[in-house]
Amino acid sequence: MSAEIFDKVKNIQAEIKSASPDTAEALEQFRIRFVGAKNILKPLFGEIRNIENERKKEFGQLVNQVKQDAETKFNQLKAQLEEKAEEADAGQLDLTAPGEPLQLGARHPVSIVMNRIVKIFERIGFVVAEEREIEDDWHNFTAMNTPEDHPARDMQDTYYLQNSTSMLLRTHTSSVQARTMVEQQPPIRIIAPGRVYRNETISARSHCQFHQVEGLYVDKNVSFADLKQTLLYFAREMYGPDTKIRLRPSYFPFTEPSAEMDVSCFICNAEGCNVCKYTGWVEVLGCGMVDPAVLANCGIDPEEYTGFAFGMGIERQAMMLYKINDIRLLFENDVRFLNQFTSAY
Ligand code: 2U9
Repeated sequence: MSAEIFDKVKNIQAEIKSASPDTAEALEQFRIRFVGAKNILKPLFGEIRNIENERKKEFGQLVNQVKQDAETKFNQLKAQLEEKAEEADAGQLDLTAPGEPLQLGARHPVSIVMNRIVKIFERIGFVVAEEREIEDDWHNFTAMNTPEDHPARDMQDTYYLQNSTSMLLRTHTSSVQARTMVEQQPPIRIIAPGRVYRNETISARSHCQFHQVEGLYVDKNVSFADLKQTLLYFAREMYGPDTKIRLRPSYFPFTEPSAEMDVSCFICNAEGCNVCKYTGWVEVLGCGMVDPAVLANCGIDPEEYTGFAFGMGIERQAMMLYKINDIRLLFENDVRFLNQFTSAY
């Protein structure tokens, strides 16, 4: 009985030794038969109890040896086959094939327009100021002369943080300027680009998030004439050297007097088109002299200093410049849309 089972194990050992699988399929058959979870050696370990005592040890060692032989051979054959496959792949490499083009990203149209506006103001001494997007209502509203009962403060219009009546997503970048004024005395000449949030129904024309660039200049003797000349310079740089501007009276809580600026239509050269609705003019920004109350709120003496400020929405500008008819395209990040813009600025 013993001799028979010893022979059986030795036959398996011989079979393993002589096997030479040379394909992936043959190697898999080898694995299943000698190494896998249901290999033919496994039941032999159970046979040990039928072996006479004095040969048990010898039998155990033999079966273990054969098991190890199988695993070593399998690992060697596997490595050999993989090497062979790699060589075959390399042989198929077409070294003359053109390289895969690198996928280059493109700057987002909002960034392109924003950078361009920022650069125009940097050339005349404005410095970029950036701040947090989560603000308290003092910097966003109170400092900006927006009273407690102003509709902008309503939950309908402003996103408040959960369970908070005082922390909110900034509705304009004016809070950046409020913080600068609290921290430093004039002269202040800053430009505040950034993302803002308003609780608006999303449509082709409006979104709950957008970008602004706001500017602020506070010093002794800053006048409305300075504002006008600064904005004329901006309009000519932005829309072309022949651009004309006009200011219409308006109202904002933080400026007095306030105005909206139109520029002669840069799409049709003021001859009449869809963008200017055949008026020859397009509205591009709001502006005014900083309300003395705003200066005082932020610790600047309105008897000594005056200032002007302006603000514009970037998506609106980008939509006009690139003829984009739906603001949602600017937030979807579809690469087929984004790849159409090249950053010349
Ligand atoms: C301080 C004082 C005053 C910033 C200003 C506007 C007028 C304005 C709108 C343009 C389109 C917002 O993006 S929009 O909806 N902005 O019309 N913004 S004056 O006035 C300031 C800013 C800071 C300390």
